[in-house]
Amino acid sequence: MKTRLCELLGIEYPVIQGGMAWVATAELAAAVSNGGGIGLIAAGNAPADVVREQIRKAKSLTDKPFGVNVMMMSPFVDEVMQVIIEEKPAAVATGAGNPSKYIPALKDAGIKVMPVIASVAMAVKMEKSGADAVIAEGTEAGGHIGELTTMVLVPQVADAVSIPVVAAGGIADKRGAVAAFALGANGIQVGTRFICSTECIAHDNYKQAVLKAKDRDAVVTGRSTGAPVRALKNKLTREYEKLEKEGASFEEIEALGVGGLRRAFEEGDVQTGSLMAGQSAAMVKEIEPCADIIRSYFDGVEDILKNIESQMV
Ligand code: TUI
Repeated sequence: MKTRLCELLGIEYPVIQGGMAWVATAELAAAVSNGGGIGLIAAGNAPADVVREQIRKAKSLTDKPFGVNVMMMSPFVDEVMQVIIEEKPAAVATGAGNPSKYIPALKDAGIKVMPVIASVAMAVKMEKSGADAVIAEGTEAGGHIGELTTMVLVPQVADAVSIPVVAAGGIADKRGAVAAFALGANGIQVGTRFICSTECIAHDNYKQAVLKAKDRDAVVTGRSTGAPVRALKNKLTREYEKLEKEGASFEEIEALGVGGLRRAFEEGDVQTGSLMAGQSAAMVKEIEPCADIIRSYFDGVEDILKNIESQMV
């Protein structure tokens, strides 16, 4: 299945791997790119030299286009952007903020820019700032999230901009992919399902927690501080809920999360670690190679169309 997104990025399947801090390493990004999608190294809060090392590692693991996801709230965002301009990965996706001021320099370096947005206004702003595509992420997604669902955000963004639109949030299988294209998307972003890939180097406890998750297990904390984050329910999310109910200070609530991602990812601490994941965690059934995951979204889309036909009376 070739779309405008495939042409823009020089990829075989219109799938972008979500930028997941600590989880989306060079290993995962290269495996997704080798599987025909585009993998992204998540810069998260990492210092610029670590990002450079990761980009060089990905270059050694794949000849295919790959990218970097830059978290705009990172204290190192300026230095990380500079490293990216020097190392020239094929694409940059951004999250949790407005990347406008960096877009001209990235484009001058020949890098495609794809901001993640959670509103129509931000999508329009990004197109005006020169973005090559936008990733419209619904609240079903994991990590830092917006308010709107994928179902209502994607068609409105598709109507509002002319650049390719990538649908994100809750797309865990072929049915979700077909739905995204029906809504006007030119591609899909997949995050949670890639946590459960053979090549993802996250701790096995993290992967098992995703596999075990049920429909209502990916909960949102941090609404009261204005930075809502979706993660799998555990001791940490219950502590958050308690502090938020008690009206604890912003600093107290934020302090709880410090080091949470590292505890989950490296130590496999599924109780006090932050198990960021989307609602689609409940739909992830097994650990598979990235190439198989990618193919499962696109192989035999005709089945779905037949299924739709068969429901007509
Ligand atoms: O960025 C994400 N997801 C993330 S970032 C992250 S790291 C983190 N860790 C702890 C607390 C907070 C963050 C974990 N997950 N998704 C993409 C996304 N971007 N969702 C929403 C947005 C967004 C929000 C505001 C994009 C632009 C924006 O613009 C605001 C402005 O400046 O107008």
